[in-house]
Amino acid sequence: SVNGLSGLSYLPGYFSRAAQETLLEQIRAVVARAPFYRPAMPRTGKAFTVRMSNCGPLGWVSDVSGYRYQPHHPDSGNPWPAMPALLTNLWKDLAPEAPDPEACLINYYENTARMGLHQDRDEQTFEAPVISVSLGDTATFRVGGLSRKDPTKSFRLQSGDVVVLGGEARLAFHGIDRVLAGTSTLLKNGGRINLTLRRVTQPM
Ligand code: MD3
Ligand code: FE
Repeated sequence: SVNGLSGLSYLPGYFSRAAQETLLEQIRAVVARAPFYRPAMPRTGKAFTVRMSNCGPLGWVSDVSGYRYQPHHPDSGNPWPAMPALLTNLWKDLAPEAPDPEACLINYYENTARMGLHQDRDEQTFEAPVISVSLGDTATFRVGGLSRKDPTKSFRLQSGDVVVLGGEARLAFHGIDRVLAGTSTLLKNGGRINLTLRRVTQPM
């Protein structure tokens, strides 16, 4: 457990290099149809340093009016591309009891990008886990507790690593402190991609 929270499982090296390359090809095909955009913070409109896209029936977006899930790309208005089978298979493997995933948020970090400490609470249900896949350069990420003031622990997420955030860990504060340039050869131009698979709506 991390900070006494159950439900965080860290699966280093879940994807082989060959599987990472296959997954990356599938993500490239998604991003060709749903290009990375730069989200903005609610109220202030300040730009994120992370660029984002999505696949699956719903995608997470942020702009000056708030955070939400929606079925279309914020710039083009096109529906998000389907989720690649490798990702739906990953969900079935690691969350066999959970209803099908509805959103895969694709975060792209250039080497100076960061993600501040936050909770993932824009979903209508927290019963299903969030499943994270890291590709490319290693990142230092931080996980705390259910209060922003709780102590945090740092971990390194490497290319091919998977993290399952279920149970109490589902609502833990977390963030990405930095990306360590030159730590992976997977992405030609460096940087890091993180995929997070989520259930958004309450199943019937
Ligand atoms: C979820 N992404 O997209 S994923 C996000 O690496 C996000 O891009 C980060 O936070 C990234 O919302 C982290 C891994 C992660 C770690 C701890 C969590 C996801 C978590 C704790 C609770 C819920
Ligand atoms: Fe998050």
